[in-house]
Amino acid sequence: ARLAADLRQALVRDQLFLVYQPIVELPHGRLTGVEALVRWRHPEHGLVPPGVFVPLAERNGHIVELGRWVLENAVAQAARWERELGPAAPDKVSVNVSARQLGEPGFPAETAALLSGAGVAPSRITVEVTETAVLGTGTALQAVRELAAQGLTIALDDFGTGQSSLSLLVDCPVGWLKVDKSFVDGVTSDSPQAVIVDSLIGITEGLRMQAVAEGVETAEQAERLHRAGYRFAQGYHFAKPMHADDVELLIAAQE
Ligand code: G
Ligand code: G
Ligand code: MN
Ligand code: NA
Repeated sequence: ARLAADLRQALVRDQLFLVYQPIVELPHGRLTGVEALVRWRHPEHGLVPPGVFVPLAERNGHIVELGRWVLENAVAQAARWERELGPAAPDKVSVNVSARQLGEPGFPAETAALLSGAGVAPSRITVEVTETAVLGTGTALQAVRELAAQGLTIALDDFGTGQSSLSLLVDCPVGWLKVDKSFVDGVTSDSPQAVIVDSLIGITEGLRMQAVAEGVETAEQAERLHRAGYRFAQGYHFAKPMHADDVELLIAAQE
């Protein structure tokens, strides 16, 4: 309960920051985009993991304000990269959007205003949503459609682990399928997970979506995914979430 109350302070006292995890192209691992991930440096408890405070914020309603902070800061960073790096800037910056945020009336319009104010093209921002969030309310599905119509990319995050429904891929303008780590973990063995990872490529190609393999931790997995037809991946094997400055160093090193 203390932590929940402290979250309000975190927002006004500058205790939150963003890190960015590279999304890379296979097989070489060149950075193509980044996913923004929020971190909270608590004055007494140190770093509190988002796996703890994001669900907390979902429950007490602070998630809407927290989500707005994340989106504003990620968009500002995208604008800075574009200005400073030009064509070397990450193609896309992905932002996680929670169910509550997505269902908030006015979210698509607010996002459009934020992007135009920052001078960032909608095509440079990806909104990561979970299946469960989109299926939650009609408002959420409508919001996703509006964001896609504005030109943002929609990514289905943790794909395959939520209230999965393939009809979501029919009803919802999905650009990226982010194949959950739990499937990627099994890709180098003779497992049901490996069969699913392989089959999803056919679906994404047929529906003109991109598949992104999440949580890639070994060279063996990366190679196996590439052979299965995956062009994009994310995971500790390539890069951990890092500060914006380190993203710039990484880009400079691969130029
Ligand atoms: O970064 P990490 O693996 O610790 O994230 C743990 C969980 O927190 C993941 O499910 C991730 O999607 C979620 N998360 C991280 N940053 C954000 C954010 O900015 N907004 C929302 N809604 N969830 C986030
Ligand atoms: O739910 P979502 O996919 O947004 O969560 C992303 C989180 O997964 C990030 O916070 C990041 O810390 C974590 N992550 C990214 N790559 C790896 C990986 O290779 N291994 C593990 N264990 N976690 C990862
Ligand atoms: Mn994500
Ligand atoms: Na994910």
